[in-house]
Amino acid sequence: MKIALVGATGMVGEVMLQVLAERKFPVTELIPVASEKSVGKQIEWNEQTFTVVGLQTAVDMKPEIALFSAGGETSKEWAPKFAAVGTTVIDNSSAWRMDTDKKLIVPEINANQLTKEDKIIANPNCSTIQMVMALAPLHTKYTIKRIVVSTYQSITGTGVKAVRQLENEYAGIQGEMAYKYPIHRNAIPQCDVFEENGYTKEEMKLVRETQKILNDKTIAVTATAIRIPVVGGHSEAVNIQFENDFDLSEIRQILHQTPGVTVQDNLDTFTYPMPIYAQGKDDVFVGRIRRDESQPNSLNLWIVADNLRKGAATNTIQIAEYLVANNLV
Ligand code: 11C
Repeated sequence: MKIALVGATGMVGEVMLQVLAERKFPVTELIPVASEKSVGKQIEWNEQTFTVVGLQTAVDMKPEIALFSAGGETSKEWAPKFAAVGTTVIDNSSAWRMDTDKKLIVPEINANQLTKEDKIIANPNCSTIQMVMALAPLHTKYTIKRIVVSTYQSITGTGVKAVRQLENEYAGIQGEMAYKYPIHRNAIPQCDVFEENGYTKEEMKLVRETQKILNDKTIAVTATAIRIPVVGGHSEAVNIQFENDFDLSEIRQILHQTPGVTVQDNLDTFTYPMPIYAQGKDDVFVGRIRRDESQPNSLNLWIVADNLRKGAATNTIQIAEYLVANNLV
């Protein structure tokens, strides 16, 4: 496959390069693409050196697949140009996710919706991916009525500027701020910009994307997204109310059998998911599995995943793997 990687020099782009190599994705030609200021830079991949090219050059090279992680504005403008020359774009930004004729894919859940005609495919937001990975099999079995989620999100979700801000704060250096406030020793109740309803865009992604991926607009979702000074992954406290009652041991069993989900839940050994252990891994980790004793048919979970891997790069590359395996490109 001739693969273009748009945003190759960014944080997610770098993880995509790692994941492509680790999973031995069948790359016959790699086209690293970035903004004008990075054109001409050299990057190393699989013991070879590649030169970063600009977007138009990449379109002219007609790759079979373009993996995009370069922000919504770039996706809006350039994904259709790639699609027009026959490239299948898998886009990691929020640009196309809620478009009614674009599919929002978590391969373990809904890759079977994909067809050859899908030329722009959306990759969901990281905090949504890890939540639906655990919730989809439970929805199938018990039917989710309502989800209340609070997130504890890694600064890597904001990008390299935020990682630098935290490092500068550790070192006591004044530098450029990614956030309006210090992040060291802090918890900032704002991920992304505010919408008119007082919720942040990140919170509303959890609402809208969950309904779209689980293909059920009746699921009520309410979210609070918090940024914390952590680098390994996003954590989520999730309260789920089902239509039907459940057996806790059956919940554990379902999660245990779900591909891509690892249950870490043993109170005797103080085993539960944490970002320091999720970092660098592709699975979604679920623990603190317990009944919500305050209302019927309700469950509490703690869900952690590396937001740069399953939350972004790995999910994108799994979509590409599905397309290749099913002759859809
Ligand atoms: C964060 N979830 O942690 C965001 C980063 O819509 O793909 C990814 C934003 C997106 O801030």
